[in-house]
Amino acid sequence: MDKTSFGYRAWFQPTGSFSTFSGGKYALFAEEEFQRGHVELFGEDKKGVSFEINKNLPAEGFSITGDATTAKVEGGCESGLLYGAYRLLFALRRGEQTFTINDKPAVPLRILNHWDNGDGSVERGYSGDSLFWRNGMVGYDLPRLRDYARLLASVGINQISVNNVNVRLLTAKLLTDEGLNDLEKVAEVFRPFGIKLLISVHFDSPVWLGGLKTSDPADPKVADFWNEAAARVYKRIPDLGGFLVKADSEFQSGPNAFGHTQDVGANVIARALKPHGGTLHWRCFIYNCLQDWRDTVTDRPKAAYDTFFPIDGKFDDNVILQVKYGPSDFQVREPNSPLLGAMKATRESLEFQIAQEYTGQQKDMYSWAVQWEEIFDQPFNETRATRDLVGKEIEAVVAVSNTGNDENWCGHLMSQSNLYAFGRMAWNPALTAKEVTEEWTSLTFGKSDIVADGVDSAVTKMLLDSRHVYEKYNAPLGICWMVYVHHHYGPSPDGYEYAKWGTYHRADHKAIGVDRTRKGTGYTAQYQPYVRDLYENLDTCPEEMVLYFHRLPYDYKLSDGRTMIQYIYDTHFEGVEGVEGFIRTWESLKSKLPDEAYAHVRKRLDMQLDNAKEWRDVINSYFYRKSNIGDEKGRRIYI
Ligand code: GCV
Repeated sequence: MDKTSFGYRAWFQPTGSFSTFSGGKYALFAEEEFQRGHVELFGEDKKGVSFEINKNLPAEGFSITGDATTAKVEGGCESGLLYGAYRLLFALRRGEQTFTINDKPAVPLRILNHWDNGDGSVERGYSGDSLFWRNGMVGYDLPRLRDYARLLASVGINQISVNNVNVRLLTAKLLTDEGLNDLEKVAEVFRPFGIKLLISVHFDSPVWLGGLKTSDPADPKVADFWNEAAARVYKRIPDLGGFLVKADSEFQSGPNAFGHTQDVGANVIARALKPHGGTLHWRCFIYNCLQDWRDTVTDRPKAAYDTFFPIDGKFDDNVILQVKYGPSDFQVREPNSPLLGAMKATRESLEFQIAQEYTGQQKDMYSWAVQWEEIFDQPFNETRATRDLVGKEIEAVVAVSNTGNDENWCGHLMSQSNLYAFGRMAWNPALTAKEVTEEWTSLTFGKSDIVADGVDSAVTKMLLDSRHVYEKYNAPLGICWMVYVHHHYGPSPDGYEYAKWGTYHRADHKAIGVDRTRKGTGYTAQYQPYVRDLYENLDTCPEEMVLYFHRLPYDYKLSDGRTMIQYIYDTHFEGVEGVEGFIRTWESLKSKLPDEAYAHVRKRLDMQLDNAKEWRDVINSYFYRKSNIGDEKGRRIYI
């Protein structure tokens, strides 16, 4: 691999040899990190920068004072120093000359989940194979893994899980001495960068690894198993963050299989972690994945709240419930989960997905930052937006990683912006998509004010438009799930319609959508009253997700006077035009871009254009065939 290539360097990835972390001397480490980055970015001309711990600063916080020749970085702790070093590099790269920067994270835990399997594959991975696993065991390229740790630390990520939540036997073995021999080494790589590891564990580990006949959490032998497993792990990795569990979900076993509620299963593992200071991250992605499509009463979006809300307060204090942002599954448009902020006596985290499972699989350009800002903006009640809960009731922000061993880390060069944005917005949810995107483009391509070529602002605009362009050619108005079953790329409007996954839009010749108001499935009743009423009332329901909540006829009039069917046709034509616009912009930048970056993105844009056309034609034909209402503008629809 050519480690000096544009994509490999990411936003400021230093290259070259790595001087070993000298135990405990974090100021030195932070300084070395700074110098490395400085040499990479600006050459050998070293800056007179000093690094000092200042216990008066908040944990992980830092301050930077001085100017571009003699700056001082102070950190509230070792990680704070390191974050300050990276932030100073960012500021220098962006041409800033004097500094009075004070910053601290708003959210204590900023976590990446890797869905990496023991065989080296990555579930929903679109950037090559795992950075952690090969041929059934932990396996990595050490310099590269260090560069990865640096990449994550540079944007403030402080915990990572290294194996898929769908745990199979190979990765379940991380709880054994054999598995820990390897994992211990991974922890050593990430430790100097202030990043702790988490392990995804299988609920049936007592049977798989402990030779027990049951995993029933009420069985004392099962509790013993977890106690011993936790003690073994913490002996080898004393600063492990804890365990992550997907239970009773998509064919993974859990407490429900033994007749218990979720708290019973979670607490037995949490109690094993407790003496070691570990946290149990317990996922709330629970629903019936074997639903009969004829059943119109069960409504999958209700499942997480119905499962967890009644047991609020029953979880031990080292359990954090990990809630996906939406009640469906990382869709392009869905309302926020009503579970977020609802549980007053239970700790919670918010789960995003950086991997573009339903959002173009790193072939299509898609800015998650724009969607995350919209998610943070969604109301929790009449006075608070979701953003206001983050760092308070919601104490961790988690995301499924989009990284792999592809040379550019993220499959699509533009998808690096999502990894960068995740770190920055998890650190500070008040940052806008525009701010973090501008940061990434100027760090990656150079700041226009300095290089005066306009690449960063042109790319920022492309990225900021990309979420809405993608949404335009996708499933309309929050309807969700019109994708191919299983692999989730490309349009298949009825793909999930007669399947068991509980995801139905129920389109007929007159109307589409599920009535989720209290007159329908009752899903809206799970929200705070203000939000419930907002979504129930057609006059106040945000139009872009009106079909998530309501069943509407094709001739329903939207606020701009257009019928719904006409809106669908218009947006699907516009979506393709949007991608054509991206191609024109990118071509106009050709002479200003590194050849490799130009060619790479140009190729992806061609794939995206094919995809957008396919979506446009399939969706428009589907709705024309259902409704028998033509396009007012007479454009080509395939009948
Ligand atoms: C790890 C979706 C994905 C699955 C994933 C699951 C989850 O259903 O398609 O691949 O499994 O979410 O979040 O657990």
